[in-house]
Amino acid sequence: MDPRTIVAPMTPAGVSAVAAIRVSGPQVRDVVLALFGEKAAGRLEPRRACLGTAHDPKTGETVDSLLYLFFEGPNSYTGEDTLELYPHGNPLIVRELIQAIRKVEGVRLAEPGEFTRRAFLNGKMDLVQAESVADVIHSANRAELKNAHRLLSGALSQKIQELNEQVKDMSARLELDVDFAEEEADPDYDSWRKRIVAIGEKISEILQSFRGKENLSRLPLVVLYGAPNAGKSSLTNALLGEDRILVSNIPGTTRDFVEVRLFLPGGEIRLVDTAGIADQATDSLDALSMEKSKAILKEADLKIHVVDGTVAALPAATSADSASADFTVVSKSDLLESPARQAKDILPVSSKTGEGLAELKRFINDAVFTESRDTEDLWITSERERACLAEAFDGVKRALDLLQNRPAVELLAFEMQLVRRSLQSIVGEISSEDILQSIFAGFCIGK
Ligand SMILES: Nc1nc2c(ncn2[C@@H]2O[C@H](COP(=O)(O)OP(=O)(O)OP(=O)(O)O)[C@@H](O)[C@H]2O)c(=O)[nH]1
Ligand SMILES: [Mg+2]
Repeated sequence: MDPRTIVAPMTPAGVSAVAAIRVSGPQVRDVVLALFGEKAAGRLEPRRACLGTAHDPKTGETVDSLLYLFFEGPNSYTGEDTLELYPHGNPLIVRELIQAIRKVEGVRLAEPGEFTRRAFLNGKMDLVQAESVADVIHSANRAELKNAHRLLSGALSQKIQELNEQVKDMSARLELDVDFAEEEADPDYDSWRKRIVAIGEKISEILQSFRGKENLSRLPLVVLYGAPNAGKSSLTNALLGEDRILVSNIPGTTRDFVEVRLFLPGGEIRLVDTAGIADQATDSLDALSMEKSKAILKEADLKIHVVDGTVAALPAATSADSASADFTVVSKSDLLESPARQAKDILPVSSKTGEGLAELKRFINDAVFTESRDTEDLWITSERERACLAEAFDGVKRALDLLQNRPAVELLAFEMQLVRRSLQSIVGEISSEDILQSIFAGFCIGK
């Protein structure tokens, strides 16, 4: 491991109330000395917030007055001495502060994921946990976040370690059998088979829980569609609680689809308001608008048909082309006579009075965040972990094939060794520079 001290911003570039910078490595005390002077360095205590004025070590110029926090290794995120600094969130200050820190001999900019990589190398977490740090940051809904937290807390690592122990125990016994082969009666093939099958089942269970990362940061797409003037834009504004989109009584007000973000209890969604879809386009621009509405509808995870409740004959869904609604709402319920609107499976909503909005949000939430209900599930998201598990599973299959022909115990022992190696690489007991490189290169700077 490169022994140099590393520095990086932890917060994204841009203006904010406060920014955060992290420094980790053997030179952390020197950084405090260079920025805040001898007195401050002498008083430095772990886990005690200090207020100080940072100066550029070369020019002596003031950079900012800020709060900083020292963690003494090994009791820190990386396991090394670590310093966190919280300057004002001005990009200019952040830049100058990082430059000032880099002027200390032996300090360089951190690579993406390098703090977490050091945490792994220093035994603060295993590789499954290190990989889950990225999941915690990128999860787009509660269910994923919960899973990421469980991975980070070691729930999967523990399962893998248990399996590892079983395989290790088995290998040890097999080797014992090899040593005493001459004295023993026939190996007990049947009991070996049972144990290997049980291990294979557990591996396969974890393997099948794989869900991948490509959906991790994808927000569900919910599209509102319907005839012109049905009240789609008004409904979007009402759901959002803001007058974001232009509304008027002229049909065809919305020309292009408009996307807003909505936070629901299960997570964030993309809510799209579309241009009204009529049976006939009034002009070529109108035709283009309708095409765009239909195109976005094709991508929708949930399509909500907005039907104008004040139009005497409710337009059939065909007017919105073949888009079949997942749900239908009747708009402008405040203008309707109550008995007239009691159609089944159709929710009356009013953007004016707010009627039906809470129900609609609940419905959308439950439809797009179905997973948030199965709470005890744990799934893997890493392609690398899946490949290791598949390797382990193949080894189990080979061992079971071998067993059919009453093999030499050595052969069985060899296969189980391979299974064990695959399991060990999941948690990083065995790892290579290449593997670490590919894992941490996908991380953010500062993590
Ligand atoms: N009373 C009442 N009027 C509504 C309600 N929702 C919409 N309206 C009115 O209906 C008209 C059309 O509303 P919009 O939200 O622009 O309809 P739209 O479906 O987006 O229309 P296009 O963009 O043209 O397709 C406006 O005059 C709104 O004020 C409602 O809940 N109650
Ligand atoms: Mg509109």
